[in-house]
Amino acid sequence: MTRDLAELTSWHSDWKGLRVAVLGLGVTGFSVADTLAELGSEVVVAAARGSEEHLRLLEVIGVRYIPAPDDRAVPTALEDFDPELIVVSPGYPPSHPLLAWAERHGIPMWGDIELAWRVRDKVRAAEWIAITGTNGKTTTTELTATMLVAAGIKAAPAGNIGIPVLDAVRDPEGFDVLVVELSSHQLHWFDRNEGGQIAPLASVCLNLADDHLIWHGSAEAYRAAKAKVYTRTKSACVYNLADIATREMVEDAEVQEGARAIGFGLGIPGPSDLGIVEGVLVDRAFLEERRTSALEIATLDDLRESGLASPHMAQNVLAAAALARAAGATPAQVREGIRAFRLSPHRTERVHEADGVVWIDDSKATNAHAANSSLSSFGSVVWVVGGLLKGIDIAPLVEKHAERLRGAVVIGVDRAAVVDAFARHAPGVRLVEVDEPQTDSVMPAAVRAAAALAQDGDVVLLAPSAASMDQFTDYADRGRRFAEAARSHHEGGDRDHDAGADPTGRPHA
Ligand code: UMA
Repeated sequence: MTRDLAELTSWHSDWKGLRVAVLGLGVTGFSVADTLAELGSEVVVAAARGSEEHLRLLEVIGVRYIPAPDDRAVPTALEDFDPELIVVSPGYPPSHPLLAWAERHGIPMWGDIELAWRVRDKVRAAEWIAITGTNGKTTTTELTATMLVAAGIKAAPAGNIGIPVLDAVRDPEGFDVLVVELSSHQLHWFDRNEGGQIAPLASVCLNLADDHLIWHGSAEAYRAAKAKVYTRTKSACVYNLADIATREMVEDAEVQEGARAIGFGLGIPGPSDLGIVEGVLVDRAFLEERRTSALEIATLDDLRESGLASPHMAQNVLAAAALARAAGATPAQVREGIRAFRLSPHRTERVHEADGVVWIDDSKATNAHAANSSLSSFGSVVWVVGGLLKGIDIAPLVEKHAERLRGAVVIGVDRAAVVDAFARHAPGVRLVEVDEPQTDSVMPAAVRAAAALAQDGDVVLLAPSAASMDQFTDYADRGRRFAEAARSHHEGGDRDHDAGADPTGRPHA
């Protein structure tokens, strides 16, 4: 008997015996398998790999694991299982052979977020605030949650930030509001099925620039995925006044009756916007007399104290303030949230200073848009750049910032493309290529090269504009190793190498 999946819209629906194949055994795949096992479904997990811990936990919850290497035929065990539904982890690209197989056989596919929406009433159904954008998602998600908590609202961040939404949904006490960070991968799966119709209270796409082009196949597909964040929004569609693409997304979105468009920007706000007037962040959206007045939210001094004063951070604060206001926080509570907030590590984090040179870890800058914001914040920079470029053309970034670059240190597997961009657009900038094959040696070599290039008053900026998985576990690992190498270099261990060009790198100019 085939089930009507459109009817499965509640934790209390009948999920028993439903044959579900979960693709992926990272944090998402495990949370999906665990949820469905609890609901009584018949579950298998198919994945190319899984940590020992996750494999052990699958045994504990009684879920079968089917090894499914990415480059081989669909495993017979999966075909024999004959799933009625597939729930896909966000890391699987749409072109993956397992997804093509599911498509061919007409097997419905959901993302984990759709499942989480359907079962969100396990304890009590929280309102959702949906946050996406090329950059600033995680900070804005954390900021919004902090503001809501300051307002006495039981709120939690979840999603791409690292906490599967299904884990938040199954919290024993439940939440009033979930602040859900959504990647384009997660949004890709939205709105493909009846019944899983996610309807956030408020939503935002913070900005749009090219990223994840290989995964999505094109810039248009990436944009289309991001635009879905606004669909069925109930109260406030928040957009970036400086990014026309986000306003167009709101204009084209199918939202609910009564939902308003709220702009945010660094200038003086119009009615229905949040902005800045003479050093004060103000709200001209969430008050009756918005034609004639504005509410003070916080000052730029408040932002400075919380490390949020750079232009792109101020934009994140304004977006978060709009979302928190939409969910009921007062201006005073929003300000309290800003004051309580501290930036997470690896986001323009000052990690070291020596010989008049400041070392900044912005390992979180994994794409050109983020690296651009980062580079724009500093005067004279030695730029540590490179990694997995994910199909992004780095040349415009090199061209735009050539003037401010004292030098550049190129790391990662896609070095050739970066070196080529410098040769074409910034031939005068001194360049050192780090071709260390060992993870342990990459950052020490990069730091030696950067220290040799930097002069008094410069910033050495790790803003790679690339993903980290070619040489590091993740962006946090990359940032930590950079900071450690910078500190130990100046503690003496590495100083012998300082004279002249770096011995482990290839100087270019
Ligand atoms: N797998 C395969 N083959 C593939 C892809 C995945 O076998 O081609 C399997 C493997 O078992 C692997 C597992 O899937 O172990 C990994 O699944 P996943 O890549 O979906 O990662 P998760 O651990 O489930 O984490 C995901 C997000 N990861 C990605 O989107 C790549 C996490 O975002 C997110 O925090 C988490 O869900 C909870 O929602 C990370 C990320 O890098 C931080 N996101 C990208 C970004 O922000 O740019 C999109």
